[in-house]
Amino acid sequence: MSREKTELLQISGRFEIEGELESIVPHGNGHINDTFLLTCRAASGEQVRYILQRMNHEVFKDPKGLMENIVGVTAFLQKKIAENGGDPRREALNVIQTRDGGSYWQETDSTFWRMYRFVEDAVSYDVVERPEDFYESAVAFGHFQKLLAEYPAESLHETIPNFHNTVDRLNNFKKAVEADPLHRAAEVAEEIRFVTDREEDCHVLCDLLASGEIPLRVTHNDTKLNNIMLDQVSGKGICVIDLDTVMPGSALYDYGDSIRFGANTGAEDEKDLTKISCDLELFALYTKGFIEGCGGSLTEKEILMLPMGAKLMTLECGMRFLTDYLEGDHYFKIHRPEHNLDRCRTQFCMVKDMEDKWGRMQAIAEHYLDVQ
Ligand code: ADP
Ligand code: GN1
Ligand code: MG
Repeated sequence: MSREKTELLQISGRFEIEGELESIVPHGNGHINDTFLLTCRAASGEQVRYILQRMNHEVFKDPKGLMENIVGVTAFLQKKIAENGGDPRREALNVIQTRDGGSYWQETDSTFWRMYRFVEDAVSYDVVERPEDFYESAVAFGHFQKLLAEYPAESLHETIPNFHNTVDRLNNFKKAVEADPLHRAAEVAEEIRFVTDREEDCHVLCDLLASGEIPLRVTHNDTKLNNIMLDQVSGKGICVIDLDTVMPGSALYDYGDSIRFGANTGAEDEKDLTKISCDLELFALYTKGFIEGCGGSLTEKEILMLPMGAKLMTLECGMRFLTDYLEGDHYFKIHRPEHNLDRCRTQFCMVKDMEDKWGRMQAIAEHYLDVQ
């Protein structure tokens, strides 16, 4: 057995798992944590599965605070779901405790681990295969935000400070261009110019939050399609996962990040940019689903700003990929040398396409001012 497998088995044994561990394999396509699927056999013969994750503590500097957030948010969601007649063991993440009653395990090598119950009979998609899946994810992400409306925001740790502060992201990007430790800036002059041409845009959401024109809410902040489990039978969004970045934010972050990923006709890391565009049918479908899921809680200003949320989350993400490329690919997992650069290019291509379709995007959002 490989050294890593032996370690994984030992770490799994630190948690309150049911039955005998049968297998442990890497799972999913997240860019941040290392995720494993555990299969166990209970004494009854029933199969029980879990998700084991090594938390990325380079990205999340305070794993303890992060797990406090997750324990608090999942307990709150479970209570709400039970009150609404749902199944809290399936419709919210369930943290599996360690044998000594903790919510995570710190290994001697200072890695941090946690475990969740595996959400069974559900699937998470890395691309939109059917428009109705994207619509259902919108309803679920909107509903998630509504469920958390009464969550005590002040109790949340800021797991990544300024996570969607686009101005801060812009400043970090400029620093990376300036420092240029790997001498990559010259080769991406066109991409750098794409950002500098849009500096003013970067301020829009920050200014609206600062002036109180749009409200600060408790938001998920990482609403890409593979962060939601859809029921295999009904197709409904059953459970929102990847709660590492639940923090105070704007509804436009959650809406925008989903559009960035799911309304793109190509993959986030597509090399052939002719495949990249903003699909307005998917855009309209997600807009409808998200507004419905929020159940009337979005303000008029938020609805009017939905297209801007989509554009800025896409620009910001492209800027983050480019920053990481310039800094030497420390943040996002990469699977080929120019992976972050490819990802950056799809995001900028998507932004450009949104700009070309701006009037139509605004008309779609404005339609919901009367309907909501
Ligand atoms: P990352 O932060 O690296 O994106 P995620 O928490 O999103 O990590 O997990 C990666 C993938 O693992 C998800 O996209 C999903 O497919 C799967 N996954 C995570 N948690 C669960 C769960 N509780 N049940 C089923 N699948 C899960
Ligand atoms: C990361 O963790 P994951 O893969 O769901 C990132 C998001 C980016 C996304 C781009 C904590 O999401 O902010 O939008 O990659 N998460 C973090 O795909 O930085
Ligand atoms: Mg994820």
